[in-house]
Amino acid sequence: MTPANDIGWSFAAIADLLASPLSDLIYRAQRVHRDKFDPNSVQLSTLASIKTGACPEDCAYCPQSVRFQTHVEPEKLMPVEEVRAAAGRARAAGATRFCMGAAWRAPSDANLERVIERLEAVQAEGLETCITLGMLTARQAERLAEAGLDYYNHNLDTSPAHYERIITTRTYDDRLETLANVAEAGLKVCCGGILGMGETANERAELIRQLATLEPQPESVPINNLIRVPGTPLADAEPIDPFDFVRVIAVARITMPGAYVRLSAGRDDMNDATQALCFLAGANSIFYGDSLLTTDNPSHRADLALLDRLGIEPETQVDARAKTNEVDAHVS
Ligand code: SAM
Ligand code: DTB
Ligand code: SF4
Repeated sequence: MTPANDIGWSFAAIADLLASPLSDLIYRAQRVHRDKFDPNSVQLSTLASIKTGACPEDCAYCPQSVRFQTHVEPEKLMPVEEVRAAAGRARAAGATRFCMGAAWRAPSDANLERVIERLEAVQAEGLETCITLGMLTARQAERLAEAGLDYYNHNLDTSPAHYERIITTRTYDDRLETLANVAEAGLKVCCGGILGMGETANERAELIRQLATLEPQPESVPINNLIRVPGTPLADAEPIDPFDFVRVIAVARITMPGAYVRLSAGRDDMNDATQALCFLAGANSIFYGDSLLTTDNPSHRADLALLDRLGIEPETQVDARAKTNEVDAHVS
């Protein structure tokens, strides 16, 4: 067994884990998973793009950057009633969380207030809430906490070394600062990354080390498989070996035992067996709904059928609340 050291997970320990035989890794991930979670339950989050495209940033993976010619047609902020209707449909289909994404570098204070109107509409539908709007100041994070937001999503995306090959318009430290502001405000942190962007195994290990040493550790960790969108600089990136993808899920589970590890973007190109391996490796959340922000996701019917074949139940709001109370009791 590879130990964590006294101050948390070292790079060497994580790199060793990542290179260990798949069977050993899945066995260890299963033990950690079963200690904290029901292994036959998966949380369902539905995404909505509330402001689409025309983003000034240059994230090489993203179809919403204004710098790349992609299929994305820019759209202004989605009207409150449309957001409410989408949240209602997500709840009726069985999702417990509704995540709103906006293609901004950072929201203005005026836009943040407009997003809060949409947040209130989702809350009124009785769903947990998550939003992702780009960088936030400390004051903006506090404003979202006052408004009752549950989670803020802001990804580290990759390791610091690889990051510089992917994004030039904001730094890794900018991301860490937003994450600190979010945690300081008392919001739950949703933070993960993207695999299949040409990173090395060591760079994957370093991404996991960065995530696992955030204080506190993120409550939600989305692991995305790059969707290679035509027109983006990464359209022809070499896909990651599916077993290597599963390995990263297992290492995320082992190093962040209390987190929901989400098998995120990229499932539409992933076969059922690989997805099943990801659940065995400790993934316990998915994006659920026929689309992500601007790209396709498996249909909700296909997902319910797959979960049913695996004997996995969608997590209910009641399960989620019980889990949160357990964690709060442990922390206080
Ligand atoms: N603009 C905000 C930001 O960047 O923080 C929020 C929206 S942004 C689209 C949210 C996340 O989606 C990114 O951090 C990235 O991890 C993920 N993402 C974007 N394009 C992707 C792609 N083609 N494949 C996989 N994940 C992607
Ligand atoms: C995350 O880690 N993945 C989601 C969510 N957080 C916002 C976004 C995936 C986007 C995939 C590409 C698209 O649909 O535009
Ligand atoms: Fe803009 Fe976010 Fe896409 Fe980067 S990932 S280009 S910040 S929408």
